[in-house]
Amino acid sequence: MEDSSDSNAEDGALPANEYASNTTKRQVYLEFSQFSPSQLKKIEDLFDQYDANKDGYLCRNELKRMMIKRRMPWTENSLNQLIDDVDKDKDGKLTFREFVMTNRKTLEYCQRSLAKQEKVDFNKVGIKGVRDFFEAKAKYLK
Ligand SMILES: [Ca+2]
Ligand SMILES: [Ca+2]
Repeated sequence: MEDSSDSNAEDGALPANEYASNTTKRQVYLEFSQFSPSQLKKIEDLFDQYDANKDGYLCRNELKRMMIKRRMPWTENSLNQLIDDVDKDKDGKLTFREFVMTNRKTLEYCQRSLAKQEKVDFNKVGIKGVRDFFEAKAKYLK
């Protein structure tokens, strides 16, 4: 705890760093408009879940644990590449914003491969899958 004698915070105000991180998250929600708020909420939950030491960053080991837990294909190289690609401030760990960028890249990658398909099987992918398919087509095959 900080020394309370020099604290002039108003009652009920959030601690400065918590306020900052909430503001940043709100900005991220506005910035990545290709995700719906509920998708972003899921990404945020994922981020919090794997931020094991709760420092507000996903470091390399935390990311690695997520890849393994979620059975995502990865190699040491692809992990480095992933971090390199989005780690704008080059501190070797990902903020929530940087983490959303990795999700956007994955989303784009999936949409691009989806757009390359001839057709999708409604019985397999359902109505949402078909809609995603046509959205991907519209986006990448103009
Ligand atoms: Ca962490
Ligand atoms: Ca970073």
